[in-house]
Amino acid sequence: MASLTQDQLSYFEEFGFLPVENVFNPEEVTDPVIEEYHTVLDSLAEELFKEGKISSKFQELPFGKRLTRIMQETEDTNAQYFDFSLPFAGVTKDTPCWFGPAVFKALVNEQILDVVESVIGPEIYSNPVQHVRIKPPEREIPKNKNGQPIIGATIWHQDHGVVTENADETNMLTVWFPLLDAPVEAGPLKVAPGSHKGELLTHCNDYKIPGVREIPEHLFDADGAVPVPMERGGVVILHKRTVHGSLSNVSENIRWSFDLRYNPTGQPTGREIFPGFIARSKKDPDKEFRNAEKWKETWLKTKEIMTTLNQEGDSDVSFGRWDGEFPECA
Ligand SMILES: O=C(O)CCC(=O)C(=O)O
Ligand SMILES: [Fe+2]
Repeated sequence: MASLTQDQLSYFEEFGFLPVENVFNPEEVTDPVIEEYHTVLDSLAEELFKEGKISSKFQELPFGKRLTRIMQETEDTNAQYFDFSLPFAGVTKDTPCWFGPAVFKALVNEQILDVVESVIGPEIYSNPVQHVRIKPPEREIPKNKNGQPIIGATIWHQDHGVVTENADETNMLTVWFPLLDAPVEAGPLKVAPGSHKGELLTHCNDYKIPGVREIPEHLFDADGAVPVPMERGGVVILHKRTVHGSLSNVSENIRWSFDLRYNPTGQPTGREIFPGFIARSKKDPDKEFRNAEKWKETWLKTKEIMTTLNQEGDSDVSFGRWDGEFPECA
């Protein structure tokens, strides 16, 4: 059991986040994910090369350098290609995504679930708010029309703010972990300790940067924020109201992480149209879902449904709550 100690739980309650080292064996959990993503990058390179969008498949380059080169030539992160989630709008049958078996295995890793159980109890639902993030060194990343790197530091937000209102009472826990060591210079998470004791804060659209939604720094103690570096095999857990973001990657290597979420089974996920599953049940172990192939199918089915929703500016399903004007954002 990788259960948390009383001291760790007290730290989490006090500060709203907790770094936990050596939770799982990265050779067994995340290295297979890295392997799997090599094949994803191979097919991305193949596809882009066929379409004439890149000058070479860059097979000779290691993963990080190869992806960076592809980002540079396409001026696109191609992030959706790797993600185990879907866009909120404009999904087509050609929208790429990755729901591989090694990713699924990480979602149901027993050591990670032990940590989660320590906080939310033994009836655990895998919430579909989940992403992979691969961020090259920032100085190598192309900029968008606003002069911002096309993928860079994550702005200030609370994860509570990314789910719909029906999940306001849900006890959602965020589990973040790096696939490669994430020292401070690689741009790990940064958190505002204790900010979870406040309310859900206003997230402002286009506050500093057009197209970006963030919590203004005057609404919380931004000066008190701390970086949370983590080595592979460790996880960082976050309370859903902890204000956090990430630092820029000023290292030589890519910064590669998963962020997953779990909540007690039966509580709304705040993203109901996307599929979740029972990751652990002490009450009814037969209900624990362990079929990687079926997991992929549930997402592909969802993708099919999404091709009929939220198209061409329509908003059939809501994914957020921050449309409108707020005085805090002025
Ligand atoms: O990894 C990042 O840059 C941001 C992750 C995040 O916001 C989260 O895990 O909730
Ligand atoms: Fe977040």
